[in-house]
Amino acid sequence: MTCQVRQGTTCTCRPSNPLPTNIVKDTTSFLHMAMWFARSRNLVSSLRQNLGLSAILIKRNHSSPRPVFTNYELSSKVFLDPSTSFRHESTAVESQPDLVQQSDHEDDAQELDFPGGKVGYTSEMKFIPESSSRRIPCYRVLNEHGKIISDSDFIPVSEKLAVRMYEQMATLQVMDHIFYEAQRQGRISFYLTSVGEEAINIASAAALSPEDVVLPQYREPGVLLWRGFTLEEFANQCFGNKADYGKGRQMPIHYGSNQHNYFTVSSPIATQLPQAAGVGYALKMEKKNACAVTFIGDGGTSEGDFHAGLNFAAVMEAPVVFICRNNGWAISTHISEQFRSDGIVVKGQAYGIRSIRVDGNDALAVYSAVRSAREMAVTEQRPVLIEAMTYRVGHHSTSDDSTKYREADEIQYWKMSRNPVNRFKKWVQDNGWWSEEDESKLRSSTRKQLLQAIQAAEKWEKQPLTELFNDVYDVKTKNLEEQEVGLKALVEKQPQDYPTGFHI
Ligand SMILES: Cc1ncc(C[n+]2csc(CCOP(=O)(O)OP(=O)(O)O)c2C)c(N)n1
Ligand SMILES: [Mg+2]
Repeated sequence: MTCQVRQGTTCTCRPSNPLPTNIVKDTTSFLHMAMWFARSRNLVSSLRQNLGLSAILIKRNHSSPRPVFTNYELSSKVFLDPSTSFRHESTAVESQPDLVQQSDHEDDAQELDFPGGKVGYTSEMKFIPESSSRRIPCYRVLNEHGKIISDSDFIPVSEKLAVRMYEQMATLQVMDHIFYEAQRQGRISFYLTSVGEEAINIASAAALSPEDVVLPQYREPGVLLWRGFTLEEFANQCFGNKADYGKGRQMPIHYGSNQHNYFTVSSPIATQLPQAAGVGYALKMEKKNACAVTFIGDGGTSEGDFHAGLNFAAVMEAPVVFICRNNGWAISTHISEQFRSDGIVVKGQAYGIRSIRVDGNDALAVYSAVRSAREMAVTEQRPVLIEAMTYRVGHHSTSDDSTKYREADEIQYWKMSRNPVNRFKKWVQDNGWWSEEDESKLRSSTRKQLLQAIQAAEKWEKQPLTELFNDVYDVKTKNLEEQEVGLKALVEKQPQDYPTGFHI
């Protein structure tokens, strides 16, 4: 797997962003992130004002019998100093239909008056079943042939937006193909594709505001692409050259960009979730019209940080959109070995978080769900969870061979029959917005641009060795200084062990 620089409970995997590098997990992580993020953006100054977020009506294009989202008015006031242990006032929570069946024998007259709310008594000894009889359904809009399913509940997408979404999905495919090949040629040390998950990448990015702060796992470069990170910037990071914002200290694919509100990828799984709760809370304190958006894989939900992140966000009513890419596999671990729940969507509800399961290979469904989720997160100041059902068509990374642990037929089925890019393309083409000529022009110009970017990135010199020791602390510590001197001496003594052009 990717970078594993983990020392005890301390992760040091964010050096390429000017973000705190020592993020202690769980509680400390949440609080540090909230306070640091708030300070870093001069958020605290406006604390004593009203939240004042106006109600947002989620647009519906037909009269749905299921009025899921309605107007909300935020009446909350922010009145507490964040440096105290108090937190921001709650916002109204819409009552949700209870999925757990109530017993007919329940004695409504008697209730346990418990802190946090009354609980009805029952004389029937009945365990809650481990799962409901019917799995939570998966929301979709486009069928396998790229046709809109009649009566679908979705947010319309204009021609301009649809074409841009398709172009970016195709660009991501070309980028993955070329960087993967570059790794195979030994030009970069590592790569990880998003093949099969292009719709989640691009459609979720399209549904967000650029002000929303993204904390990725690692299989979401399309969000950064959508936000304007150039192919040259991707190449510079993968080659770890002098133009790389991380100064070449991270493994390839650990992209990050302050400019694009995109935290640097952190490979220790799930560390981004409690941090996202902290970022969301900071945005709440600042009364920003924005939320935190964090991505996680199915495997990541087995980490403690997943649960800490969800719980913090729920209890603190932080505007965070959690997007879980359930792609069936965590390297070689199948989801049946990962959890026994009905996927991830039910875990959101268990933490008191509004949640939805979405077809992650349907760009229109992903777009609608993410846009609705971020509007709810921002206007109602609450977290929302999305479980996007998809499939990792590629190997986990260039360090993996997935044919060793899964059937080729299974990969082929998802690659061909459930391909998210082909499905969206059919819809865009049926609308008369895209032609085969557009397709070949786009793919060949993207390929050319990427090859040029790679050639240029390869020629750039690397950062001097001394950069390895900078930025770890404000002031270099004595033991780091000693290590630097020792490493320089070693390189001078055994230059044959280091690449040519390597400078200290
Ligand atoms: C804390 C931690 N444990 C283990 C790993 C090794 N590891 C890297 S990726 C991965 C699987 C993650 O799977 P998933 O979250 O489903 O994401 P996917 O790769 O499928 O997109 C594991 C176990 C790690 N990076 N960090
Ligand atoms: Mg996975």
